Amino acid sequence: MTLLADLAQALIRGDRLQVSELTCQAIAESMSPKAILDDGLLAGMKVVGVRFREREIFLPEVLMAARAMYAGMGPLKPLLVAEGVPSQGKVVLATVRGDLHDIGKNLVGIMLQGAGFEIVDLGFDVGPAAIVQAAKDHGVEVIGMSALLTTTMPAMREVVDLLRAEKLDGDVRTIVGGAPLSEEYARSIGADAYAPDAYTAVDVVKRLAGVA
Ligand code: B1M
Repeated sequence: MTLLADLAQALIRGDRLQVSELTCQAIAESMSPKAILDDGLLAGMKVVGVRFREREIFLPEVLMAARAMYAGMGPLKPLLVAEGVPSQGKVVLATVRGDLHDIGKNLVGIMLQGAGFEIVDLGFDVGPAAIVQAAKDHGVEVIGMSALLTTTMPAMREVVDLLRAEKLDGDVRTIVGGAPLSEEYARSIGADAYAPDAYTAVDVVKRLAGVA
């Protein structure tokens, strides 16, 4: 098996130590961070998602896989976040109310930091009022929201509506993402943009912030 396939398998087993070791080995072998992320860590997480849906594995195994994912993201982060890039603007990031899934949101944050954005990360399970308040407090250009559950997606609309009610929608733009979302859904709730993955999110945020 190749190193990245081994890495994916270690993540599926939830073996934190091995995920960390194999990620470091892949870095030492000069593999690209994107390949390590896509073909190793994310490939493993995709299998975990399918097995969970098919009830072949259960929540504790998913949680172990999530922890293993973070063990791999640790050594990758410095490679994805460039030092000394002049600030491109500020972005508030949050996983919305009721939702604990933060891996995708954190990946988006790492990529945006790498592109020179300052990130105000509010974490997960964050209510609409707190998101809008943070945007005002920090004077950000963009709010980025993540949701992984169909039941939590509607909280994004509440943020868009709040911004409108406070007449901030011209100054603060919104981008939404997460596995169950789509371009159509983003449009239907009045969000300014949608991105299917963390790489695309960087280009979209640059456009929203007017630095593309
Ligand atoms: Co749960 N979970 N989970 N889970 N979990 C899903 C989402 C699910 C699809 C699994 C399944 O059934 N196959 C399913 C949702 C079904 C639905 O709503 N339709 C599900 C469920 C049901 C649940 C619980 C309800 C289970 C239960 O309790 N019975 C529960 C809910 C808890 C809650 O949030 N209130 C739950 C809990 C958990 C854990 C806590 C154990 C853990 C999360 C740990 C953590 O995040 N710290 C977990 C995990 C790990 C998953 C899966 C397996 C993997 C998610 C993930 O991290 N993927 C997931 C299955 C799946 O998604 N296929 C599943 C990797 C991550 C990098 O991808 O977040 O999609 P993703 O991010 C991508 C893009 O979407 C995009 O960029 C990222 C990278 O390119 N993106 C953005 C994300 N945010 C963006 C924002 C942007 C732009 C792009 O702009 C701002």
